[in-house]
Amino acid sequence: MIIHEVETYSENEMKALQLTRLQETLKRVYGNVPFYHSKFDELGLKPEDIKTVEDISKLPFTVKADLRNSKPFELFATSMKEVVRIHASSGTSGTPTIVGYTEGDINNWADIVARAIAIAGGEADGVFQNAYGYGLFTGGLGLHYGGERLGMATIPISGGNTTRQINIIEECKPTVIAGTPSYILRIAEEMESMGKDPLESSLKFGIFGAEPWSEELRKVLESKLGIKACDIYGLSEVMGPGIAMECHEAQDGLHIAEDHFIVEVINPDTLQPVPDGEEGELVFTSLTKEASPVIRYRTGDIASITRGTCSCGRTTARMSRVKGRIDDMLIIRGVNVFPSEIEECLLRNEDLVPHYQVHLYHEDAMDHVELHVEINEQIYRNCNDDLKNDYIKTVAKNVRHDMKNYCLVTMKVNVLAPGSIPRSEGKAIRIIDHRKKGLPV
Ligand code: DLL
Repeated sequence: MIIHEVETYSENEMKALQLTRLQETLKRVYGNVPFYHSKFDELGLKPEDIKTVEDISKLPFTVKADLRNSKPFELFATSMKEVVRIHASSGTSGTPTIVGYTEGDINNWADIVARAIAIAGGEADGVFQNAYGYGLFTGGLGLHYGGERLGMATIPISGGNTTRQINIIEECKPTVIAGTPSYILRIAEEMESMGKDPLESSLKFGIFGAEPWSEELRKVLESKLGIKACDIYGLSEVMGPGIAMECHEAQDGLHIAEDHFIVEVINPDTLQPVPDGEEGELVFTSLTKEASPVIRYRTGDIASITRGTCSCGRTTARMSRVKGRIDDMLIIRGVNVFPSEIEECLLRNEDLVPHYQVHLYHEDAMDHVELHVEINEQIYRNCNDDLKNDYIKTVAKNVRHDMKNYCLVTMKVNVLAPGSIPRSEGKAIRIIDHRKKGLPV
């Protein structure tokens, strides 16, 4: 359901709105944030020099290190009196990036997420189970306020306590569920192991994101739960979930809330823009954020952008599924591989379940990959005991062969017993890098 006319704006209408908001944002950051003031001064730029949306390319980039290296609240563009909420993202280095929200920001965010839930199929008379973690992570509260704003009966169950999730699904009959795809898969599997048929649940739509996932995992989740599963994207530095949302009608790219964010795609090496349709690093500029606006924020996420009217009727630019983060890209003996490509290949194999881990080692001056995959319990159980070992060996051989063909990398493959790979309640941990810790192989 299209709930805001801005979703169908013409290119000119959208650009006019973006320009006004961009100019306001630039004045605010230049006037209130010393970091941006000096960055603009270094380039001899004043906010008035930005006269078209395209002029954005004159502005400096912002990177995660800029946010991490600043003191908490130093990059806020408003006084603390106006800040009503703090969220933080804690990355691999452990240094949290702190972001603030004014009442206006919280209000806009709720509107944006309400729109996103509607894009995914949610409606005011439905029940919405929110299995994203509540807390400093933006997933829980971000989806929560969006659900309420849309008018849905929103269940703040948060992540974890899988049996309770299943009981609530049975009791409250939600039509929409949100969570990381890896956690929703766990809920579906738990239903099966309790002897319940997930296809009989009330669920119709899923809002899944916060971690890379593949088309193959979409198929698994849709067929297990009998739902339409749609991808939601966002990051705390720019706002949180809702920056882009895939529509349930076309499932063909995520509609970007362009009235609140300008998107660019750049080549991460040359920092030059890449043409529409070509993959590169996503860069966002916030247009309405008051407390923590960001200018040309380099997300580290790899995707492409397409423009043109979608079959759902929306005209906003669409981003492709995120292939992965630049820093998650594995370079194995010169070949670039994203974990999402490994997932795509693995999930085509019916002998396996959609859980895996990639272990990285360094030995003999070379990087090595060891893939941990998990055997499909039903097939394994039905296999004659005498043949189980041979069966495992054959599966490992097939996976090695598929990886070599699809990802062009030779990997050691460990086929593990059902339930061996740890399940997550939030973002799944897929890559375990033993190289950094210098652990022996
Ligand atoms: O993950 C916000 C979010 C919450 C998005 C709920 C969607 C749903 P952060 O914790 O700051 O914020 O992590 C942001 O997660 O830069 C991406 O690398 C990754 N990410 C987020 N959504 C997707 C997605 C939230 N749909 C980082 N596909 C981003 C792939 C995603 N990666």
